[in-house]
Amino acid sequence: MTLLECINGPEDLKKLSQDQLTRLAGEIRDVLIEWAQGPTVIKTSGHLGPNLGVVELTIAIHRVFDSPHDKIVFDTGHQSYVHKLLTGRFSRFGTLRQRGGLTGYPSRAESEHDLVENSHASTSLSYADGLAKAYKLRGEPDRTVVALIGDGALTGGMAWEALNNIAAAKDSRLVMIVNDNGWSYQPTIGGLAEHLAAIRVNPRYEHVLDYIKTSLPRAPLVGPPLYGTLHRVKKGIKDVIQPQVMFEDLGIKYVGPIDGHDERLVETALRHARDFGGPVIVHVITKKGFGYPVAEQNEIDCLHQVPAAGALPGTWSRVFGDEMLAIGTRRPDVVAITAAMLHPTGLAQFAAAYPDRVYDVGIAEQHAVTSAAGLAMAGLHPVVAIYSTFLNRAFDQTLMDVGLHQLPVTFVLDRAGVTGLDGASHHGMWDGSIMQLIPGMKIAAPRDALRVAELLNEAVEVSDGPTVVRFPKGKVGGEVEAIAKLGGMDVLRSPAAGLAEDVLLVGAGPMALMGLEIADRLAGHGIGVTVVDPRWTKPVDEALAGAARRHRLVATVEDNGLVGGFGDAVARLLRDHDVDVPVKTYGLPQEFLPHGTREEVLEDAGLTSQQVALHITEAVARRSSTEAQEGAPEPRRVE
Ligand SMILES: Cc1ncc(C[n+]2csc(CCOP(=O)(O)OP(=O)(O)O)c2C)c(N)n1
Repeated sequence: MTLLECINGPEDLKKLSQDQLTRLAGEIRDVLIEWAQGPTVIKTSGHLGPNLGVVELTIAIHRVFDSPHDKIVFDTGHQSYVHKLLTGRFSRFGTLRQRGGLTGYPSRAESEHDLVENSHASTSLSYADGLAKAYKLRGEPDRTVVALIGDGALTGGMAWEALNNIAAAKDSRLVMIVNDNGWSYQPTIGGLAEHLAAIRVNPRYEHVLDYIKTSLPRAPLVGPPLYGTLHRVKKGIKDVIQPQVMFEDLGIKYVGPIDGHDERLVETALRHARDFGGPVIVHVITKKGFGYPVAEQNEIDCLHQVPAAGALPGTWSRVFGDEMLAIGTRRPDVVAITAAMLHPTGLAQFAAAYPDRVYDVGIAEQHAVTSAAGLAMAGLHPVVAIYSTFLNRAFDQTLMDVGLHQLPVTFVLDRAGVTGLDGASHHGMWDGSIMQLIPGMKIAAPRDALRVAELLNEAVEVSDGPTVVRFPKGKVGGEVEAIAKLGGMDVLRSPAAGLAEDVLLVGAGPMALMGLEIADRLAGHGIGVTVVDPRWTKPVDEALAGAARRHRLVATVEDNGLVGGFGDAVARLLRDHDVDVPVKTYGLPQEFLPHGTREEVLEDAGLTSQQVALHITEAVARRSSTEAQEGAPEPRRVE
């Protein structure tokens, strides 16, 4: 029996000797590597590098703190696999990221040790600030709040807003562990990153570690001399190198840098931080992918994700990346912005060709958008390439900084719609609604690879306001040519000969292709369907009103939340034009949808051609009986 099999919770960890802890760390790494090499990971994907890097750190956290009495907040949460293994979920680890199995992030339903489910970065310090304040006010001073935040997440503005407040809350029992591996997806960039790097690459860093190694273990673990010890350690390091002064200048106690792969050392530092009784930053240096050379040496992202999250051939991201490169050659005014996701968003080729025209701003979507506004004000056309779900964070910047000023910024929203295995916080099911709210915003939804190129080019030609190009995760389907135009829209299919113009089916983006499958199914029931791809889902093309009048039912299909999305915009247009034809809108229920493959989630949401066709058949039948009662004329049949 392995040691890991005997760990049912943090209490079991506390009984182990130092030798056993070293063995346990090895066993955890074996489990992670075995999982990453196994067949399921091809289907489920997952975060390997970040978790290999926090094995000793997570063990130390659970030995020093008393979860769930003490609260542990994982920033982003992608590095919580080791925590899952140590909190009674080892036997279910094989189900990670599968429908009904363990989630890839902390999950309150899974364990009392999990607190924060939101996998959007840079939030941990704010949660921790609130928790610590609440425990103080509630008279529960024996609880410590722990936040584990990466150097990447520390580039996000929220983290700094939180630090500013935490610094003022002098008696908050709050331990902030900065897991500094120098990487986000790619090497972390920016002034802060350089600052932290200065600590790591300082030739005297080894001496610093030696200093900590010799001084900390000698320090008493409890009692009044603690502050003095911390202070001595702090001053000792300060005498050697200076960068951590930044944190101290904020008024926050700083301990570090600590070798994050030396469990004993991390533990000692955490005990001191815990017992200090006020906010403390513990700066831990780790190596992403530690203990697995394939990950450690992976140049793109230290296997942040397996399989690698780069833009693979045939994916929407790659098609976008190829076209960006072409546009870059033609348009020297086009620049690109990414928020720490150069490779996953497909911008790597553009960056290689035009390094001066790409800005990686760190995990800082709000800044990315307002910085884009500045670039546009100065005469450039920025393309902000971002995952749909992460743009939520920058709504105000998109509305007021870009929208209000009618600036030509193009937002390219990858992973729009159901993303699948990353679950509720990653589904890009909000942008299609919140972008509808922005005056002057134009939204394009390409149905296939050709249309990505076509619509991206149209978007960067718009010079009097912002544009969005949204597409989903994964592989692009086959190309479908239009058979006719309807205003600016593409008609993909007319009712088959002999069938009436029963249903006008408008499918946004790739849902237009699903529209063709739905039309085939409905034709089998004698229902004639016109399938239209709107290309631009905002503004809704007015030609829809006339077309709707010729049909008995309008149906919209979109890969977005139903409330306020494209379907609602179509219904509003028809209302405004006094079109008296019923509208059925099909999309995602306005709920936090769980993880599963994209296909599984869409099926659960009723968004398959079979399910939509069934609904439409029933709606047409109801319509027919109403028409019969009202004595309506026979619908026009196509010859
Ligand atoms: C708001 C937001 N933007 C982008 C991401 C995508 N993302 C997930 S992990 C990650 C890198 C995190 O780096 P770091 O915090 O240093 O943790 P590490 O993986 O290095 O342990 C990014 C950019 C996110 N989760 N949230």
